[in-house]
Amino acid sequence: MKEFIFKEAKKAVITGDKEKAKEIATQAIEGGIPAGELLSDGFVPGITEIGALFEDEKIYLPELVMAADAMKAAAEICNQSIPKDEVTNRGTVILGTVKGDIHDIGKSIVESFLSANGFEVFDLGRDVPVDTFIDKAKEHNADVIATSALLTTTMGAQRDLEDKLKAAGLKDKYKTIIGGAPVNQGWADQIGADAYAEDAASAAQKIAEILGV
Ligand code: B1M
Repeated sequence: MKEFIFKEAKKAVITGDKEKAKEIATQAIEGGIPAGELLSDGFVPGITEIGALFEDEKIYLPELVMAADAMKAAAEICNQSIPKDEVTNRGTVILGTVKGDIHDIGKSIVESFLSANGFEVFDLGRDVPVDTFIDKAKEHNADVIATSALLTTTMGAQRDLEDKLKAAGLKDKYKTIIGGAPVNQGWADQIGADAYAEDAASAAQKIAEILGV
């Protein structure tokens, strides 16, 4: 049954069927399928396949946009079902997608997982300038600045953040974590980020590790 639902979820994203994607997400969550599993085994494989088709020029921007709309709607339903941890505050995180980049589906999943794991998250959204990350970190006395980048052309903003933090003498004050499809541990090492996370669940683990909480 689960396998069937995952297949249908994937199909709804690939065909850009937003209403179907919402229906599947709602029913699956009500039926007790955990949001993380529904995303990772159902909806995400759909959007990943769409990305590959787009790269191979087998589909074009309108289909990509429709699939993204379906994915976003389903992800919102999944995210809402992840309970926020009201009790603990294991640390304060400033989160956003970097300047020039409007991909925010994965970043929003990260937000849900961090909130569910007891972190207070200020989600700045997408297309966020480096200076805004730093200003908000000061304003909220944050522990961590977490940036998402989905484009090879916008990853550089993650390095700019490291450089600005160092120049301002703030590198020891705020820990940094980076993520997003083109990003990896090698990039984190190269730019001096404190952590890299491959997915939303490991983002929560890595932040706990770097804060020692
Ligand atoms: Co775009 N896009 N897109 N796109 N898009 C990619 C990234 C691309 C790889 C597709 C491809 O060609 N195969 C390609 C980039 C190529 C490159 O950089 N070399 C691309 C392109 C080219 C573009 C445009 C330039 C297309 C155009 O206009 N010609 C344009 C750029 C716009 C801009 O940002 N300035 C564009 C636009 C769009 C849409 C608006 C249509 C839409 C985004 C909608 C939205 O987000 N609101 C879109 C989509 C959907 C994609 C793909 C297909 C899927 C991204 C996604 O949502 N994945 C993507 C292909 C791909 O990634 N395979 C693609 C699902 C999501 C759950 O995964 O975001 O990776 P992800 O997040 C994961 C992990 O990465 C990690 O955890 C998440 C959950 O587990 N993670 C973190 C993410 N952030 C993290 C932060 C952390 C830790 C972990 O700590 C801080």
